[in-house]
Amino acid sequence: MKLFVLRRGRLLKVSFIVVTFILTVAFFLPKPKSQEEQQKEKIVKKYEPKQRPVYKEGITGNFDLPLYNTVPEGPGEGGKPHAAKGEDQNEVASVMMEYGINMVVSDQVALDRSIPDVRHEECRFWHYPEDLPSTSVVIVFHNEGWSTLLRTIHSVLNRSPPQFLKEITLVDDYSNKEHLKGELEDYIRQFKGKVRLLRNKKREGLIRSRTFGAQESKGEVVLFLDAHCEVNTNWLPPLLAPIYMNNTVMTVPVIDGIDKETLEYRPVYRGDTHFRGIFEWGMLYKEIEIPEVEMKERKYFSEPYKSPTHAGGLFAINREYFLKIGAYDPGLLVWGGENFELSFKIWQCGGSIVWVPCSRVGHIYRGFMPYTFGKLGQNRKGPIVTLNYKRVVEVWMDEYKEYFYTRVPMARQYDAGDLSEQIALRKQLQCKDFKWYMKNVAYDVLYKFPLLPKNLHWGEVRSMLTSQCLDPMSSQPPSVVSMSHCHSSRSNKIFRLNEEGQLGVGERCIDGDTHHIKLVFCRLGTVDGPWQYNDNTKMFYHRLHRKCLHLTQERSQLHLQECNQVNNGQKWIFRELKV
Ligand SMILES: *[C@@H]1O[C@H](CO)[C@@H](O)[C@H](O)[C@H]1NC(C)=O
Ligand SMILES: [Mn+2]
Repeated sequence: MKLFVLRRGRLLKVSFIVVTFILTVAFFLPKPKSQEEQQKEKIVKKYEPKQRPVYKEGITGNFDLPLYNTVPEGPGEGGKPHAAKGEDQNEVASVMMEYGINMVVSDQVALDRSIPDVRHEECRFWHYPEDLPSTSVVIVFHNEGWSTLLRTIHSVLNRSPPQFLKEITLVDDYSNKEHLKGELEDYIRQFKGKVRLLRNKKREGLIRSRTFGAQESKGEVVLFLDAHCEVNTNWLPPLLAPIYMNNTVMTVPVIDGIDKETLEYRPVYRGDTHFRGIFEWGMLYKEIEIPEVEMKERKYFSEPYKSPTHAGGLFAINREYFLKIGAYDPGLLVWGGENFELSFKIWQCGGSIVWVPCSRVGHIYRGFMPYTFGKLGQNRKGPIVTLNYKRVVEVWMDEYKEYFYTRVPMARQYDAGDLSEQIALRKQLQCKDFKWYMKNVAYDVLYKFPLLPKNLHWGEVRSMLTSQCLDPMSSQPPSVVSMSHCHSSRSNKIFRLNEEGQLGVGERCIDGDTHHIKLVFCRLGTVDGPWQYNDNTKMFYHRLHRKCLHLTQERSQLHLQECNQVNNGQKWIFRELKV
């Protein structure tokens, strides 16, 4: 533009100078490199020692901000609980049903609200490399509320160094809510391409949608978040540094809680201990304090530490590596078990998982899943989550899969689908066996969840007096066991009596006295359980109390009583179930 203001003669002269300049620069520019040279350079770069994060006591980290003590005024600021003004209780009840989150409250809290910096004090003094990998944050959603989704996006944009945030990739898993259509597209336009929106053409479920998001992303690292999170102060560099050092590492932030009713932000974990992810034999996800040896391997309390598994929702991983190990098994349906699949695969096939205490992300725990699975997986035998577990167990756990079948006997009959591709992948990646994993990585599982003794009997337990079945009534102790209709399709009435005399139901055990029969925490060590079952007399004998399981007809009440062979209230039939 400016050139046209100049007179003609000057214009020519200027053009001449510009052309000469360009030619000169072009002459001195390095010639384009041959492919071979490029390849060599890449290899050299790969093996160059990477700069590690450095701890400098008292010196604020390079990506950290100076402390500020003022919290802005406003609803929910500082992560404080908010009570909606003029709240209509009917409306609240209705949004809780629809979203599992109080959206009336959420809509009144700023999308850019402040939250407390809950990190350990050391975290402010870590200095990270300046050339960390670029990152695509992948967020899958299905019928998510407007303000919770947008607050997730805002928090990522506000609290990530822009040079490392390549993009936020949103994957809409076939939502049908109006606000997630044109309105969302209009809204993200302000972010000028930094927030991209992909949409599934049919319902795919969380697992497949995530793989799709990773395939479509452009960053060197993919970082998965739930659609109702708020990332905390300086959350990103600590997650990227371990991957930068070694691109087979998966990193997991520490998750804080955001209350689903008040949006209060509060840590779930106490400050002076670290927890890591494990599992029990029914494949329920569990956490346990990190073993002393892992603690001692590190110089600083705030350093990352190894974990056998992860909860599933939130983690970062090198994108190429994630795709190389097959991303998620595409045969897994919707949700559940994918965290174990990825954990076992990463560890057994040469990678590792670390939890990163200095990276904190708040997550709204909903009381239930406010949507159905739709038509997904309806043509397979068995409940979806258990089918997923069966795939994972069959592909990765070798002889240890027997403990899963002991814990979930019905699963033997389920159809997990074709596993040949997953088994071929395991072979191709030359992965180690599960025994290696148990010995070297998940060695603390057995302290908490010993190998299960074999079942002598399993199934529903029917009374010969009333033809009703034992029902634990709840999955959490202390709960009094009662009676209800048999033939429930739900698995919560399937009991197991093992060789050690433990009577189990789900992950819990049954004990009793002369007043009640109760659900209790299974005792560790598993020696000398209290129960014996006699297949001839059909009676349950409690070895410690020396009494029998007894049902009183009139009050339908259970307790232990003197054994009496002619009393039908003491006769029980164990019946295995078929799908
Ligand atoms: C990366 O981590 C894996 C698993 O812990 C290890 O076997 C490998 O040697 C590491 N690679 C480098 C370059 O440090
Ligand atoms: Mn969630």
